[in-house]
Amino acid sequence: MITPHIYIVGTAGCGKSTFTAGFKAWFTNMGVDVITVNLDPGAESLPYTPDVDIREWITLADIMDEYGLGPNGAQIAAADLIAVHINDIRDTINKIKTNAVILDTAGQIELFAFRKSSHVVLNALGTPAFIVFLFDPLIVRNPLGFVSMLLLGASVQFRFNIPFIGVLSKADLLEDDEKNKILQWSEDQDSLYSAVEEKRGDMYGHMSASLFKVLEDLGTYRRLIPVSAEELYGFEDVYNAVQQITTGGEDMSPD
Ligand SMILES: Nc1nc2c(ncn2[C@@H]2O[C@H](COP(=O)(O)OP(=O)(O)OP(=O)(O)O)[C@@H](O)[C@H]2O)c(=O)[nH]1
Ligand SMILES: [Mg+2]
Repeated sequence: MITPHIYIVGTAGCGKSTFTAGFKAWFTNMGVDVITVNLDPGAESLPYTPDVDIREWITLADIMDEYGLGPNGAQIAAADLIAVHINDIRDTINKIKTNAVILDTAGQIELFAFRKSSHVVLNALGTPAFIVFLFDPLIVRNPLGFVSMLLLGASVQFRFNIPFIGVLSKADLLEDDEKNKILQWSEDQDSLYSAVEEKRGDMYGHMSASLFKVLEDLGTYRRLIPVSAEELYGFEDVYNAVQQITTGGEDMSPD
C-alpha cells in the first residue's frame, strides 16, 4: 500500500499545526483514516492530538535544562536528537495501519531547511514524501515578502528534491482582491516583476531580473493553493495535488 508522508513546513507561526489539525479533520470527514505526527519538540499546546508525538522522546524544556542551553541552541540540539531517535519514531508510526501520515514540523524552518538531521528524518520515514509549504499571508501580501518566500521555498526544494506543494495559508485573513493578486503573482512572473519594480524602483533592476530568471529556471511559478484551516476550505485541493503525484489521480481508498 502506498502511504504518503506529508510534511507541513513553513516559517514560525504560518499555521502549520492548525493546518495539520484541519487536514486531519478533512480526511476524517471524507472517511479516510490518516495519522498525525508532531515533530516539534518545543510545541506547548497543539490544536490536535497527535498519534505519534516527538515529545515522548524529546522536549525542548528538558534539553534546555539538561544541557544548560537557551531556546535557540536547544532547538538545534533537539533537531539532532530527533535524528538519533528516528528509528524508534519510525517503528511507532509503522505499527499504525493508515492511508497517509501528516507530519507537523517545528517553527524554526531553518532547522528543517538547512540541517542534516531533517534529511535523516525524511530518509528514515520513507516515501512517497511530500512537502506542503505554507506561505504566510502577512509576509506574502507584500511583493518583496513574496519573493523572499519563493526563495526560501526554492531552497527547501533544492535541499530535498521531493514534490513540493505551495499553499497560501490562512487565506480567510485576506480580502478577495488581495488574495487574487497573490495568486496571480504565484503563477505569472510578469505581474510579480511589475509589483516588485513598483516597490523598489529600478535601483536593483539588474538584481531583480537575474533573480527572477533563476526562479523561472527552477520552475518556481506554480499557482498557490489557498487554504483556510479556520474556515476549513482548500484541503481538497491539497489532497488532489498529493493524489495526482502519488497515483496519477486515483482515489486513496479508505480501508
Ligand atoms: N484566521 C486564521 N488563523 C489561523 C489559521 N491557521 C492558523 N491560524 C492562527 O495562526 C496562529 C499560528 O498558528 P499555528 O498553527 O500555531 O502556527 P505554526 O506554524 O504551527 O506555529 P509554530 O509551530 O509556532 O511555528 C494561531 O493563532 C492560529 O489560530 C487560518 O487558517 N486562519
Ligand atoms: Mg506549530
